[in-house]
Amino acid sequence: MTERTLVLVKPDGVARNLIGECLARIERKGLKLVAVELRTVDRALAAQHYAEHDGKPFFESLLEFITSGPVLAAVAEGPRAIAAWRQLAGGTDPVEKAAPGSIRGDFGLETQANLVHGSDSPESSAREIKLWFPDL
Ligand code: IDP
Repeated sequence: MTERTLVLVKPDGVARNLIGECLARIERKGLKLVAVELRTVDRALAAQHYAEHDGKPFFESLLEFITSGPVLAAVAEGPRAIAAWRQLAGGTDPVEKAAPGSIRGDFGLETQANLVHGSDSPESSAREIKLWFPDL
């Protein structure tokens, strides 16, 4: 069954010139990029995107981080796209959870600045794609 997932290369990934690396892995996996855009994120979009974390100790710092520089926003499509992109990304903590060979496992050290985002369910994918790409 074909799915779509939101893909973000976060400000740390963009600053470290890892956009090409991330998009290349998505394409090599067999997923199709159906939208790609470099975006500056305002606080309102950031807060909506991370609404499920509102109230957590790291929420404010997360908003500061995600609005600190340009973000690459994309939509990838293919069979099991949501799980496939999360597999490529690796677990949230790049050292304790992300396997070597994943983007976070290969390039990350910090839990907040962990390079990429991927939707975690069909429900969040639908919500996030509507938020970032309302015309898609
Ligand atoms: P995910 O991005 O792997 O789906 P979530 O738990 O949904 O992980 O968290 C969203 C983002 O919030 C993470 O990617 C990371 O940037 C940040 N984050 C999550 N947990 C922590 C934490 O304990 N400290 C700092 N930042 C965190």
